[in-house]
Amino acid sequence: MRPFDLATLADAQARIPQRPRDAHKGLFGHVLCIGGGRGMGGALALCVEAALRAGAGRVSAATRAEHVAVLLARRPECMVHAVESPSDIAELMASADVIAIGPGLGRDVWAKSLLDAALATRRPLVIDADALTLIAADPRPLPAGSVITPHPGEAARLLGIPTDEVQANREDAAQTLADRYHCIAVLKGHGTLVAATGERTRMVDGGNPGMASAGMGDALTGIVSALCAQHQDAFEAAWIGAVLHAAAGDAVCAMQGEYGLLASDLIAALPSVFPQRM
Ligand code: NPW
Ligand code: AMP
Ligand code: MG
Repeated sequence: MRPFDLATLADAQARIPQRPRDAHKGLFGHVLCIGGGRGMGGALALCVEAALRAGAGRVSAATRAEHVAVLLARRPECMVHAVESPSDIAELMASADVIAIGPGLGRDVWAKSLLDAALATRRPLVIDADALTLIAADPRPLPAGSVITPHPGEAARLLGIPTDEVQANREDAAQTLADRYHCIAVLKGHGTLVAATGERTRMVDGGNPGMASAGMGDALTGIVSALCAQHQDAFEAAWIGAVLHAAAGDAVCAMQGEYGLLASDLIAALPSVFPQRM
């Protein structure tokens, strides 16, 4: 068994700086969230909302035209762009500090073209969901400072092994993902692991089975992206984000129990798990 360090909520909170009195939104980064293919606009909405609740200075979204009105109605704080082809958002992609790609993206030609364009920007990416499945089918170098957030099924595709092999040795799987894809790997599930080449793996101390529900991973993508936009160190941003996600899930569970825990509930609880300073 490989060594790892447990990462607690207190560890994460200690690494989150107080906002300066004269802070402005430009200090906290611009996250661009790309996703929301046919029938899956909700995944992108959750990612966007989580990025906003995790303190990103600005959040933009690029999605299919059919999702634009609903996204704007749900979160007017987000700048929402309809995208038919990647050229529609070329400038936006080049100017974002971090690009989150994958939640509800789908795996069709539209999805592939957006993933190719995001990879070509060489901006740091947070890659999840269908974008991971597309990369597993056609592996390519990831931009420096990128984070991948696979669940065990996605990790199995990326490693070309069965899911139960991933689960039988999660620490090795997380490290192999990080080394093979030259990125920070967040292997989700009970005892989420965060690995990077040359770093001691962190295991998230927190989370509960109520979080085994649709959209939880899409929220994590938004949180990690917002923290990457605010922190210099992507490894630290990834483990802090994973800890805050679990802690927000635990905070909701403590109030209402494990059943019926929604990703939207977790996102609403996020501000309460950030350090509270006067
Ligand atoms: P099984 O079923 O147990 O045999 P997919 P997805 C496995 C979007 N969403 N431990 C599982 O295995 C996402 O963002 C949209 C072990 C199955 O084979 C994506 O874009 C929502 N195995 C898209 O849907 C809300 C595990 O992986 C496979 C595992 C597809 O994403 C929902 C499933 O993986 C959703 O987020 C675990 N912990 N977890 C919306 N509201 O718009 C999964 N597996 O085929 O990549 O499907 O994760 O649902
Ligand atoms: P996804 O499968 O992409 O929606 O991601 C699910 C999210 O919920 C990940 O962040 C998981 O770590 C978390 N999660 C799911 N089930 C559990 C569990 N039993 N214990 C702790 N966290 C979980
Ligand atoms: Mg997911």
